Amino acid sequence: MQSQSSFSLNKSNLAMLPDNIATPNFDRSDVTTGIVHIGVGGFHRSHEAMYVNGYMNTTGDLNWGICGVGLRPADKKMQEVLESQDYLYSLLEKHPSGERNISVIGAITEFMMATENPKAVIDKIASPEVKIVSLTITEGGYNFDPATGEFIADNPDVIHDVANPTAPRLVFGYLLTALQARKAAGIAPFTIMSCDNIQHNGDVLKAMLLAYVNLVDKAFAQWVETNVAFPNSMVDRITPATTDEDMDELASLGIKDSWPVVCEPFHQWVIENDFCNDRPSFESVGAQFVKHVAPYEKLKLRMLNASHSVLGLVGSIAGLETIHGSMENAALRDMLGKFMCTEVMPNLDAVGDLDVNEYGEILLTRFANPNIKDALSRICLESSAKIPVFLLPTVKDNLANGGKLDISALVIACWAYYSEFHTSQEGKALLVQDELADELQSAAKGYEENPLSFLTVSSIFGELIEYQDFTALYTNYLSQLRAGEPVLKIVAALA
Ligand code: CS2
Repeated sequence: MQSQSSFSLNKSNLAMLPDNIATPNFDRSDVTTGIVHIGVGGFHRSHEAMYVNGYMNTTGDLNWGICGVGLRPADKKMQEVLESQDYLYSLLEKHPSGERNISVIGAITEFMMATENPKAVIDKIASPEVKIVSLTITEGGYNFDPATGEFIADNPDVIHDVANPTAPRLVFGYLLTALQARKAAGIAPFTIMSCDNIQHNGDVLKAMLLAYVNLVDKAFAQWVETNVAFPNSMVDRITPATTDEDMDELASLGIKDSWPVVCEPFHQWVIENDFCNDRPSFESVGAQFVKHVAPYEKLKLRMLNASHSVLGLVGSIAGLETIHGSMENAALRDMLGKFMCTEVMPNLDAVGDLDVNEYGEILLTRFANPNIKDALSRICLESSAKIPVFLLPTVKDNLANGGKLDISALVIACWAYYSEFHTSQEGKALLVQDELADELQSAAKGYEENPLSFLTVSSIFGELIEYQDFTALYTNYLSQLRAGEPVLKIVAALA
């Protein structure tokens, strides 16, 4: 249903787009690359690239174009689409009321595939105009053991990269070789800015990079430690996967875009002001610079992301499909509110002058946005990298201080069910994409011999299996689920 003419998104058509679509007001041919971003997905495009676009729009400082880098063959599609659109894409913000805001983002001006031309990527990162290398490589990209936090030095990719410094596979090799080249040429290092959902993301990145550099060149590790900055940051914007309907909707509104980004109106970026080279004044476009980001990160990971996992795992077993659909179930919604108030909030620290109760209320409204249609299958991707970061720290705190554990135990029981059967309780197939899927499934399958078998995956659960306050609740829920008690009935009894 096309109500008006629709134009393919590229630089020559920008002027033809309807007036209600915001387009970059800077001359993109004058932009130089100041940022290399590794891992261009929906989230980078709805968040950092949107901030950079806004910054260049409002200040006219055009030194901050973004060069996207794909480290995995799967990133090729993003490169092809962006290249065919002169690196432009549209951002469709969907309000709960049904109102839409559409803008064309022009912050990305180049894209390189590391898998095809690693040298070009290293040269780009080493070039003096690049002042920041930012990353969204997901929790898994940091190569740490979730139970110990240690760098996994025997990962075959790490072994490969140590032997092949000019054609590495992982991010660490690119950063190291480019930093060495800059130091040799007397060029100041770049700031390395993680935008992933990991608590102390900058500190973790620094520790992982130093562990890697130590394997290669101990003296250089010392130099990195002293000269390179790794700001911690908290990033937030719900960005579901783009669907064909989103593309059709945009086409009906005037833009043919092969890979637009859809997101909620809310966005937040809290960053520690710790940069070793120039940076844009992101504060002029709404980012918050703070001395310590830790309380903000903890708040977001434990409230927002853990709540997502609660709805994702419980809702999936119940056969539900989306976050907002799960919020329409009164028992689930009440349980989520209870989870935040009784299990999470008692362990949070004060967060500036922010009201944590109000933060929780806003989250419930964000989750209920019916236009976002955030799929539970997206939330459950790579749960083995998420649960240890989002939920288990809350469990650990509650075990230490006698706090409530019920809802967390139910969520882990649902995850055991999901991992064992890969279906909802009614037998609907569930998407499983998890680095540890096989290990989780075989552990979960050991239930008959040992009802706690799932918790034996110690790389995830550490010593949780030893804590009877938790395991008693967990076993009770898991046995009910396996006996066919509908999870929503269990939830209703809890709320
Ligand atoms: C989600 C996040 O992946 C997940 O499990 O919780 O992607 C979430 O939507 C973002 O962190 C929101 O900022």
